[in-house]
Order: sequence, then structure tokens, then C-alpha cells
Amino acid sequence: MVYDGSEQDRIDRRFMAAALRLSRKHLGLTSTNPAVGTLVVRDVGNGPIIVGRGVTAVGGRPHAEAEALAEAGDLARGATAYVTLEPCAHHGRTPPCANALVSAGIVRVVGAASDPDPRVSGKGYAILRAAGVEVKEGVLAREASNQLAGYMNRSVRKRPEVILKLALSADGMIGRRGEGQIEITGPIARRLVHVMRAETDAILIGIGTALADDPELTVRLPGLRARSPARIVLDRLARLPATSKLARSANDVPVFVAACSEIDTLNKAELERAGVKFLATETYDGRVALPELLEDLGNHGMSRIIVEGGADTARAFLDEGLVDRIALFYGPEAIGTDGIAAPIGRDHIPAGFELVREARFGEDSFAEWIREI
Ligand code: AOF
Ligand code: ZN
Repeated sequence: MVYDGSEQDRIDRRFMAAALRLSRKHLGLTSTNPAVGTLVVRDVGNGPIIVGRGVTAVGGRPHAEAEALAEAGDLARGATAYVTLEPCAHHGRTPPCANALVSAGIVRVVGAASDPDPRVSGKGYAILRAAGVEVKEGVLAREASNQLAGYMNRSVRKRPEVILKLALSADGMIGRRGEGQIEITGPIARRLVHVMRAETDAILIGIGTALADDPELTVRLPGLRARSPARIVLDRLARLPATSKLARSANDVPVFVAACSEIDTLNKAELERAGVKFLATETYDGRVALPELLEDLGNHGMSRIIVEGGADTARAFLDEGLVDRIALFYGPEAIGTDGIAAPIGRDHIPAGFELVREARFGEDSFAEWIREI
């Protein structure tokens, strides 16, 4: 079936949205590889039908295109492929996806984001065009780079994407002095936070929050505990108690303590015995040097980390311009004068950020901003 231009655009956006949604399934599970989605779609006269679906496999291989083509089999011949990232052009353990699409008989490729990897950038689309495949680039490109921001950051900035997540009271506080963890948002918002955790490589907090709240920072959704990311504590002097929930669960879900490289205490030895790993960090002005730490985390293969607290840690990342995504949950109640003020709020988002999502979860509201890479 041949559609006119605007109808075709509508169809293309619809299938790309479906491919993006599909790829989200493996966000946080594909190591240093981006979680890409591919749909093979065929129209033999009764409208477009999906005949193959693929997501970059857990661990990063096989690539999405290979998975989708395998499912489509012979039905790929004459079909359109929707890919959320430009198909690869380099020879890894398998031939490039661009060539695989050609060999399978795909006649049209609709792509979302371009790949910043110099081995691929522009070359994947060029292979397709040279083989006579029709290519349409940039469909839902912004949505795709939003979702692939972890990979994009790692490629371009050589460090993971930093997501700042805060729960704020109606009057812009993140807690009450001396009370440790208090409930600001309701159960739906809290579950959403756990989904966000499952889609990242690590959750980072400061030692102040670790001591005050003794948090566990795992994914506590039914069936998803295995998707708990690593936990990182900024703890220059290695003060995290070996009896903390974090240390006690270190053999199940990794815990990294970012401490000054010279530190050598009894507590450090005890934490190591509990399975806690140490990241030797440089210090700057009496604090862990964050840009260097992030570079190290990137070298550990991390693409996305969430900064979850407290106010000082959040402020340090903001002050150094190291935040790439801001996710704010607002609860319905005010905390008042003994509150701990948040370092940020929806009315003073730093320049360069764009609002990408707003939602309500029960009594709570949510908003998310990202900045361009
Ligand atoms: C695709 N489809 O599903 C993904 C791609 O180490 P390799 O050989 O797996 O290559 C990693 C690169 O492949 C990565 O930097 C990115 O350019 C691309 N990822 N490409 O065609 C996929 N995940
Ligand atoms: Zn590939």
C-alpha cells in the first residue's frame, strides 16, 4: 500500500514510538551498549503489521536489528525497519547491522537518533543508501536521544548521565531537620522511583544521608529485586558503618564507597570484609572530586546514575554543572520552618534544561527536565 506523505509520517511516528517503548525494556541492562529497539513492519495491502521485534540483548549483544530480523525471517524481504538508533557499521563479533538489514531484503529504514560512535556516525545510513535502501532519518529523534541519554553521555562526555531525583514538599523542602527520612510522596510516586532505579546502573548518595537514613537503595518492586543497581556512597573518610543496611547487603547488590585514596582505617577493612568495594578518589577542597569520580564510573561501564540525596550532594552536582536530568516529585503537604530546603525547585531550574514530562501520581506531581548533550 502507498500512503501520501502526511499519512506515512503519522505511521512512521507511531511505529517509532512503539520501537522506543519496546527498547525501554532493557534500559540499564545492556552494559556500555545502548538499549536499542527495532521493529520490522510489513504491509501487503491490509495496513502495516509488525513481523519482527528486537531489543539489544541483556549484556549488549546481539544487537536489536539482529534479534528483529531473526524473528521476521523471510518476512523481512520488502519490509520497513524502524530503528531507534542508526544501525551499526562496524565489524564486531557479528557483521554490521546495516549490512544485515540489506541482506535480509529490508527496503526502507526509518531511524530516530544518529549514533555519536565514530565507528558508526553517518556510516550506517550510508551503507543502507548505497545498497538502494530508502532511509528516513530523525523520526522522533528528540524522544530517542532522551531515552538514549545514558549512552549519548558516555560517548560524548566520557561519563555517565547524571539524574538528580528529589522528592519535595509543597513548600520546597526535602526533609525535616533531625528527623532523617520522612514521607513526602505517596506510594505510586515511590514505586516510580523504584522503576527509575531499575533503569540505571547506580544510585549515589552522600555519607550524611547514609548515616541519617540508613537507606537500602534497592529496587523493591515485586519480581524486580534482581534489577537493583549498584549503590555508591560519597564518603571521603570511609565512615559508612559496617552494620548499615548498605554494607550488610553488599554481597547481594554491589556497594562502592568513594573515599579519599589515603584513607586506611579499621572501618575500611571491616567494610571490605563485608564486601564493600572502594573507589579511590581525588579530593578537592575537602570533598570528593566529582568530575574525576564520574569519569571512573564511566570507565567501570556505567551509563546512568541517579543522585538521590541529600541536599549537599545534590547541590555539589548542580554547582559543578554535572546534572543532565532533573526529576522532581512534589508531595501535597508543606513541611514549614524546620524543613531542609531543596537546592532546586520547579521555579528555578538551571538554564539549558527543557521540560520533557509532567505527570500526576495520586496526590503527587512529577516533572522531568533534560539538557541537550
Ligand atoms: C546497533 N544496534 O542494538 C546497538 C548498537 O561492542 P559492539 O560491537 O556491540 O558495538 C557497540 C556499538 O554498537 C555501540 O557503541 C553503538 O555504536 C552500537 N550499538 N548498534 O546497530 C544495537 N546496541
Ligand atoms: Zn549493530
